[in-house]
Amino acid sequence: MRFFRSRQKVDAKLPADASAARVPEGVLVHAIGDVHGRLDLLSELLGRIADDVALRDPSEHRIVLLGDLIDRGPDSAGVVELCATYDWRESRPDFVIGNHEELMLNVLDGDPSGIRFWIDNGGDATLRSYGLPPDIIDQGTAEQIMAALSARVPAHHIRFLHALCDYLTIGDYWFVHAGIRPGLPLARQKPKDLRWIRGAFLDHAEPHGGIVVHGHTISPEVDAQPNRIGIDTGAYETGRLTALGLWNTERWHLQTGR
Ligand SMILES: [Mn+2]
Repeated sequence: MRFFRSRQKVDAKLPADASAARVPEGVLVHAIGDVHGRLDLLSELLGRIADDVALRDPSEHRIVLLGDLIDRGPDSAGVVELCATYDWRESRPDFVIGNHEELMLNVLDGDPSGIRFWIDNGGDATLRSYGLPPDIIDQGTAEQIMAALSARVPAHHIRFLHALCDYLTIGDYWFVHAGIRPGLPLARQKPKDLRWIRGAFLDHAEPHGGIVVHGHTISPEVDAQPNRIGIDTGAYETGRLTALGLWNTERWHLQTGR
C-alpha cells in the first residue's frame, strides 16, 4: 500500500473511477496502433480521422502514433515518408518509438549486431521497401546491408526516426508503445520496457496512475482494461488498423476494413 501511495504522489491525479478518465476540455485525441508498413490502411484511417475531427470541431486536435510504423507490411518507406511529410493542417501529431524503429535505428546508427534479428522480425520488408536488392538482404554481410540501407534512406527519414519520443501524456492518458514497468513512475521507465514489455505489464491489474494506451501486443479487438487500452489489432495481417478516439470522458474507436 505504501508503495502504491508513493507512486500516486509522483504520477498524480487519475480519478478513482477509471471510467472518469478524461482528456482536457476541447482537446480531441486520436491514438493509432501499429501500422507495420501498411501505408494503404494508414491513409484510409487518416481520412476517417479527418471526418471525426470535422464532426467534433475541437479547439485542439492531437494524433498519437504508437510506434511500429515499419516492418512486416509492404511499404514501410512509404509510411515513414507519409508521417514525415504529411500536411497535418491544424492537427498536432506525436510519434512514439516502437521496438521495430529501435532495431532500424540501431542499424542506421552503425551497430551491425542486431541486423539478423531485425531482418528475421520483419525488417526484410523494410529493406525491400527502401529498394535493397533481395540478394543483399538474404546473403549480404551486416556491413553490406548497413551500407546499402544508409545509401537509400533519405536524410529526412533519419531525422524523423531520431525525433520519435519514448512516451507522452494527455490528460489522464499515457501513450507508450508496448507498456510500462508497473510500480515505476513514467519518467523513470526504461526505454527497453516502454518498447518491448509484455507479460509483467499486460498481467498487471492494479491502477498505474494513468490509463496506459499502447500497441505492440496484438489482440483481435481493442483490449480495453481498467488500467490500459491495447489497440494493436494486427493491421499488417488483418487489414484492421485501429484509432482510439478520446474526448472529455468519451472513448470510441475507428477501424479500417469496417
Ligand atoms: Mn512492437
